[in-house]
Amino acid sequence: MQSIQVLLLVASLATPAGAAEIPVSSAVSLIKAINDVAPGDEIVIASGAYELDQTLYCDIAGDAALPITVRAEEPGTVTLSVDATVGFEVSAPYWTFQDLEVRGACADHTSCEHAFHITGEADHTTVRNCVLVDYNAQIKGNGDTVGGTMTFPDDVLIENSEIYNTSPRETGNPVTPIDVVGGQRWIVRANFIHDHEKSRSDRISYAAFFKGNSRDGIFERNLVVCEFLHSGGIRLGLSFGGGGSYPDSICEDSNCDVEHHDGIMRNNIIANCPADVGIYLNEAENSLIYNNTIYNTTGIDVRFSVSTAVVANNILDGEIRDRDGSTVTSIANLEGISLSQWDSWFESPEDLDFSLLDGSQIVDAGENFSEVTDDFCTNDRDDGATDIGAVEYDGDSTCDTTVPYEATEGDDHTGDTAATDTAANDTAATDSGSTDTAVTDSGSTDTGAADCVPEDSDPTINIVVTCECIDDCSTCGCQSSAGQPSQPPRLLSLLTAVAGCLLWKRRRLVRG
Ligand SMILES: [Ca+2]
Ligand SMILES: [Ca+2]
Repeated sequence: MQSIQVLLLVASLATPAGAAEIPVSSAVSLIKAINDVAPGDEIVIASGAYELDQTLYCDIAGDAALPITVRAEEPGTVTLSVDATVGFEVSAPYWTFQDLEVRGACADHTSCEHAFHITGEADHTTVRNCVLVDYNAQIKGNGDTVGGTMTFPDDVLIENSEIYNTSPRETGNPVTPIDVVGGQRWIVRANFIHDHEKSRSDRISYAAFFKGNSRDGIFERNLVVCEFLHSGGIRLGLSFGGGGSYPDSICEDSNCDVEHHDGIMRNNIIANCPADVGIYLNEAENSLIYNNTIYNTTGIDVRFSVSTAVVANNILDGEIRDRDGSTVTSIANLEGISLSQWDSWFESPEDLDFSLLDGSQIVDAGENFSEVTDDFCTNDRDDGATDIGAVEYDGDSTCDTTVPYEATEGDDHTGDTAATDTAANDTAATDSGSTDTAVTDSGSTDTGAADCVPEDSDPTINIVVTCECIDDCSTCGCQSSAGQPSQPPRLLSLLTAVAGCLLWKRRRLVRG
């Protein structure tokens, strides 16, 4: 009797009052569980492969004390194949999604947009230990009108997830695995993002960006490999600003003059983006770009007069460029590193192995900053003098840079298979980015300008679907933002706009 009481006590401590663990083992029961969920509930999906042909609407609010969780019974054993534009439509706060593999399963690439569409009041959404495959923008964040007010999700955390596409996306829609417009304090941490080619229209894609007058975003400890399983297109790495935002109504405070404020990128490894830059700052105010290792890209671009950045302790083979009136403070970077230097300093950069061979230029050669306290592998930078790049070689531990850090910690991070197949990235790595030729700059110059569908056009949000170009193509702005000097000739721009509008209109009609 006494032991039963103890058990009951333990059970009541483990589960908040009113909260329940809801086991599901079919697509139908998963849909029902999400529709009927209560704050504090934990929906636990039994191991297996599930096929869904509809979006899951997560519109019931949790709170800080009673978050709502959707997770696999065992990490790495649940796959959701979704034949719908969006997998999870999250519009209410405090949802956590964990240990799930979500795969786009649409007949054509344009139809599978997002694994997670995080919008409106979806503050404190967390996506953790997930594998998100074959979408145009696996994670999409943006505003929605709630009670008459444009509302953006804040405090979103995306971590320890692998996000990639098995093949180039055959679409003219924007392709960027983490595509965030507006919102504050988003953290994208320790993810493995790779293979995000957009193969139609302008062919420009990013691994991830925050834009749309967003603030206080952090990218840290991510492994970004633009070309890992396949190569081609113009694939950029991480960005504040992306290709810009249009029209103003999609940005926070209905103003896209600044794309991102006060963002930090630190301790990321960005590799094999030979056609363009590893880091791109477009109208990004007060950015801190610290301790990134950027291999086989054309470097770092900071563009337009509103952009101000401190770029410090990075190692890269391209250059750090202040373009179009931007202000860059460059401190203790190693730039223009040649292939032979990479190879003499590190074990095997082309295999993403940045184990140190010769640290004479790297160890203790950086500047100390309060924003950088640890490294790619969470080793504290505690020897008093910061090293350059994403890894601190202070002898406290070894850091395997060939995989995202958490994946080596014994969790069941599914999808790790790709990371262990080093053969897959050999082709891309053999082309050293340091001397890349004609395509240098092309992507970042033309970004966002090529098709009529605005950068943020997203069939899942009404505000952009109602773009005037459906009725009046002359107003369908294709430029990423006003005042960019790289606008195409007016006639060409107009023709492109008309063609894009017709295509888009057709897609809309087809989609119904
Ligand atoms: Ca040191
Ligand atoms: Ca240490």
